[in-house]
Amino acid sequence: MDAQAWEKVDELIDRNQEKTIKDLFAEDPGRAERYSLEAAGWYLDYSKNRIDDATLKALLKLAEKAGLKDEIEKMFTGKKINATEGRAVLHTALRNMDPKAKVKVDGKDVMPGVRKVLKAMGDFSDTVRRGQWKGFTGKRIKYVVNIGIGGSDLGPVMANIALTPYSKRNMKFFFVSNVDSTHLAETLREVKADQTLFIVASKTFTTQETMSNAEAAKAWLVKELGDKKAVAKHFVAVSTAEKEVSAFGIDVKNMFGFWDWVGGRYSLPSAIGLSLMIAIGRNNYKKFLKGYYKMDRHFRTARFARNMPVILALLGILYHNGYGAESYCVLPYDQYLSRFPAYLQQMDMESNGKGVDKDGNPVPYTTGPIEWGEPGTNGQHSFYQLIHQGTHLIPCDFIGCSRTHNPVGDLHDKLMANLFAQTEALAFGKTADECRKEGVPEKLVPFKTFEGNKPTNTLLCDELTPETLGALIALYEHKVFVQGVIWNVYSYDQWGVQLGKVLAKGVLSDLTAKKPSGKHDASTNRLIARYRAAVGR
Ligand code: G6Q
Repeated sequence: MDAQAWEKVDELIDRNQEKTIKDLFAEDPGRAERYSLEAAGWYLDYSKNRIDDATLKALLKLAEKAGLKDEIEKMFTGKKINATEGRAVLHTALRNMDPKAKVKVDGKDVMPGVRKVLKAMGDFSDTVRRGQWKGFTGKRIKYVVNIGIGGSDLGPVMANIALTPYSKRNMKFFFVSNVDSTHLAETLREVKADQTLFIVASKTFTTQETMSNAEAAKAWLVKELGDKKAVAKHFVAVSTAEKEVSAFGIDVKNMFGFWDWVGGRYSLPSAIGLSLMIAIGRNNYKKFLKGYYKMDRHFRTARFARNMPVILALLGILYHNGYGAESYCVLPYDQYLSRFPAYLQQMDMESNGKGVDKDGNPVPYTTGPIEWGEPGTNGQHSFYQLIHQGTHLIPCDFIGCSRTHNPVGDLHDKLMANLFAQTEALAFGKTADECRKEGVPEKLVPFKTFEGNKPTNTLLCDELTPETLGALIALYEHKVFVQGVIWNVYSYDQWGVQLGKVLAKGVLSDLTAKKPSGKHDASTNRLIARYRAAVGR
């Protein structure tokens, strides 16, 4: 982060310390209009923040000093910005809808490959949806089980729930990720082998959880249908690893590929989205990609002062580095977005949870805020208390859709009233005098006073559709990218995840060996011994 540019932001934070959001609105009612913008079907109101024109200008300088313009171009044009893995970062190519677009990696245009896989996915999902893809006993597919974890699971789950109104209702979709056998066992209780399609989704096709679950599912299927040959009709793969797919027993004809320049947590618009495409159909899937593409274009071309991902990123940095806000909350007021906070958690925390800069030196500031959230209004009846009156500063993104897919009486008006009211209450609070005027007894006044001055962003779309969902995901993807650029960290590697993959293998052998090695620390050795005793080893 450019020290000089940050100093200016810091100076303004100090200067404005006494000013609340309420003061800022009193001074400048025009801010609601000025601090709002539209992109790709989304309206962002960021006026309820602790900002004025000078702070924004200083924040924009921070982006400029980080060379953001060039970094954006490097990403979109396939430069190897994931340097620790020596890879390009091209999830934007996956949804590039320009038929003439050429995007080159190592001198080779990746777009023909992208279009080819999309077509293969479309043809395959058509045959499944139309009942032309027959299971081993000749029955049509009714159940689809995606087996994957992390980036090969969170996106498909989130989007399948989000786009339920567009989903083929006479099919059922399941997602098995955890290596906890309960996850698979409970799923298999819900499906019938002869009508089930398993999609094994794994970029590497070596991930312990996914491969164990896939092997177990394969064994179950063979047992249920009584013939090994059944696997070919009930298993397909989404992967970059042809050899491993074939070794598992899946015909590579039924493998949908992607590339090492697609990061796991950015892979939803790749073949990893196959389960979603089967659910909503290829035309809706195309609209989903179009939403992404619209936000991509906005991000690449809009000037930073009117650029939605850039503005969200800068506000996040203001609170995280300037006000010490360790976390931020994402609060979708739409039940269909119930898994969106969990999806974002991976995208943000795995990308920017980095402690060294691009030169390998410890970063002298904190990076990677903790992202969390739940759908409204449920959160209001649990953790909002802490946001309103607790001692932590937690900036919130409220997300809402003006129209519901399920109009029932006045429920939707009530839902949206709650959203708007929360942002109002968080910003403006309630003073002691206002409490007294309401007749609150003096001794209760401190408890019923709301400090306010809590920052929020409000994101509104007309309706949650494949297109607006795609745009929303891209918005946060680019926000995370911008923050990574400003913090000067590598956002596209994940050595922490790799570590977990290696460590578990060492412990597993000690759980199952005749005699444990005893090579761990005293605590881990005791835990291993206790487990072994309980399971009779
Ligand atoms: C994502 C991470 C991680 C990854 C999973 C699954 O960015 O790298 O969450 O997606 O570990 O990996 P595979 O797809 O290779 O099974």
